[in-house]
Amino acid sequence: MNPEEAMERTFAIIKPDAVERNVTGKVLAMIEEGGFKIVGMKKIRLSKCQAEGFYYVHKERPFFGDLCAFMSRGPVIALVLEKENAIADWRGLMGATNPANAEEGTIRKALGVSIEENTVHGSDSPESASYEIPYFFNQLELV
Ligand code: RTP
Ligand code: MG
Repeated sequence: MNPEEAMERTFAIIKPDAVERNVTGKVLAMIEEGGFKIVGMKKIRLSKCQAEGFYYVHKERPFFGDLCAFMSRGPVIALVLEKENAIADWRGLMGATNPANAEEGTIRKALGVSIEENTVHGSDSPESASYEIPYFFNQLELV
């Protein structure tokens, strides 16, 4: 297999809590130091409806309404990250959903505020990445 084929892509969001606190640069630095290539990046403000579509897998969860209100309350940075084993490695660099349980060295440990305002999103499987990447980016925007 050539090196190109070994590469994997995942989808990431720098959430509104981080954009509001002006720490997007810190998150991007941790991404680059973690060995990820940024192959797509845009700043966007989701409507409530767009947030609901993005997180539809959680529509029956008790936190769904709050989550979609949070994700649409201000701009986010949407990213496509590339690396070998990108999906699992990005989940590792993000840390546990609840920053209180996140390990040292993770983004959520360093910058997360609460179980909801946890600074970053990451695809949890290849299937999720295949839904989430084209939700935000077209082919021409991935370089
Ligand atoms: P994400 O999808 O954003 O990468 O986060 P995750 O996989 O670590 O967590 P998930 O279970 O998929 O939950 C999605 C997002 O919903 C918010 N949440 N709030 N109030 C709560 O109990 C609660 N639980 C989850 C968080 O913003 C979480 O990242
Ligand atoms: Mg998730």
